[in-house]
Amino acid sequence: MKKFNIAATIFGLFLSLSVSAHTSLKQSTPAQDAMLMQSPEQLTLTFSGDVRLAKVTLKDSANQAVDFDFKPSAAANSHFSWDLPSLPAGKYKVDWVILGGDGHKMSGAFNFMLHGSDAHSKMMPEPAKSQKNHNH
Ligand SMILES: [Cu+2]
Repeated sequence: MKKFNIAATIFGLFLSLSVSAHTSLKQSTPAQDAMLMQSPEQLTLTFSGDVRLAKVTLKDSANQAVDFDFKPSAAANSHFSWDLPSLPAGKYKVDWVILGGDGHKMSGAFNFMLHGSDAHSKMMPEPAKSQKNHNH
């Protein structure tokens, strides 16, 4: 049992070190796995430290990129935002690539879903369910 505790402590220490050494995505809008009823007006990314953005893409479920005038950032910053065009209902994926303060290249992705007025009538023939009953 003692041996296990030491191993767990070392593993926990290693985890916290590796987390603090790297910058990560702290917050975004839309949030990860968000279910929206209206097209989001902005895409924002907030990182845990200053980063330079190498690439950000927004793609729909057909893997078509949505153009939101992304340009790689020359200056390091921790918060970025872009105005979005009006999006049709569907599933979306945001992919990002950053260069962190320590020079490490990192990437990540998150999804969100946009429900339109007709999205549920296509998916569910029965009367629209309330948002609380969503389980996808
Ligand atoms: Cu739904």
